[in-house]
Amino acid sequence: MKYLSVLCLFVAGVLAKHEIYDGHAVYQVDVTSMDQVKLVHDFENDLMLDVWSDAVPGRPGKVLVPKFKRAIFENFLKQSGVQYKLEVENIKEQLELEDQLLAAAAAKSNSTRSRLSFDKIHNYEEVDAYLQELAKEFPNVVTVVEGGKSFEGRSIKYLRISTTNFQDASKPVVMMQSLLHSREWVTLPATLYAIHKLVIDVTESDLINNIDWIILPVANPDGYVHTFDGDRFWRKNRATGYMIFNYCIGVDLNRNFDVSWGTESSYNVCSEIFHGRRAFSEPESSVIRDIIAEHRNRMALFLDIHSYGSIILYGYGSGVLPSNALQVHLLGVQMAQAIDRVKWSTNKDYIVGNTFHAMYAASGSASDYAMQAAAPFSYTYELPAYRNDDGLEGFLVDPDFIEQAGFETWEGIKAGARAAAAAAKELKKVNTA
Ligand code: 0X9
Ligand code: ZN
Repeated sequence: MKYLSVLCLFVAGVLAKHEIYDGHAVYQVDVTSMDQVKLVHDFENDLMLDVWSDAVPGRPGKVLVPKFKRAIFENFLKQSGVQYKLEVENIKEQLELEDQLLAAAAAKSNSTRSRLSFDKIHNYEEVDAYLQELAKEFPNVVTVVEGGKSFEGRSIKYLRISTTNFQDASKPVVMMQSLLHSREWVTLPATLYAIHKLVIDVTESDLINNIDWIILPVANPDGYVHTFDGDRFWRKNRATGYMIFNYCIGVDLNRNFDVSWGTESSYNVCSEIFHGRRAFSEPESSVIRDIIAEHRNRMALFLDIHSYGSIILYGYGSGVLPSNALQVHLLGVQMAQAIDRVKWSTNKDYIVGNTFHAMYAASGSASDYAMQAAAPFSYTYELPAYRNDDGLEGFLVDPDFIEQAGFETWEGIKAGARAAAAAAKELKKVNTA
């Protein structure tokens, strides 16, 4: 009897878990012009909706709309002549489905502390322990570094992977990170897969012999923990003190970097794109800034892995192009093609473009900052987070896709790393010994 009530409580707990999203709908929005892009973007912002992916002509956007905002949202779209479709009536059902699928996958998983598998999404503690295990097991190539602590005091760890302990000044550095936006779970297998192929299952030794790597798998630990504990769609960090009674909390870390800070983001703490008190007001973005500064002279490529949409974006988010825009675009296309060659046919081809021109204006992003401060090649990847239109929506992860997400993204990363390393030598960014 006792066990039965414990079980009931557990089931009730699991079911109550996604209560905050009960009745939230997901809409697909189809725009046909750049005017409509801006119109929809601005309205979604004003209504403080949670935009999952922005609509651009030819690529429908998706947006999460609470029950009480549905009528006003639909009216606006109708009046503006924007086509839309109700995709999911109640996202809570899909959240429960994701839980079930991931729990079933975890039950069969062969993951261990020192070998994280690609059949489930690992939580913060698992990744944190794994990074330390690797450094212990492979001391000649792996160093674990604590870059600092998150707002809530969690350790922000990253790996340095190098055959020469970062001492060889002629080697270019490639840096990548995932989970700056905590709900973008599918991005974690991309960095874990890269670590796996650089340390454990090395089949292409040029990548490790010629390049030094910095990999930061959980760039936003507090947000990530919160997506397991209470709010699966949490995007920002968990900074408090911005509003009376902390009615709204959290800074969008991808608007908190010192590049056109505050120009294309929100002053409103309640917004998903709130930029914080000032550039680098947040410990998480400051840690990334410091890593970039430390390796500024040798950084050839910076990759910030996000989801979703199958897009590779480059700066600047203001629409201003870097002076090497042509090469940046070309290298972006090479990465996209490398992924497309092995992607699942049910997913779309990648597109490549400047953030502003291909998507929307955005200031203060990590990849723009890296480009301005250090890396001649810097990109935001938006991975595909779904298998096909019948699968789970948006940020929800189908466990069947986890290994493929890691594998296909690694193809893009490799292509980018090799091309950026070659360009760095040519640019004499690093010494050609
Ligand atoms: O809006 C963002 O922060 C990124 N998209 S996401 O859906 N993952 O939130 C795109 C940022 C790209 N911005 C620049 N590189 N400027
Ligand atoms: Zn993101």
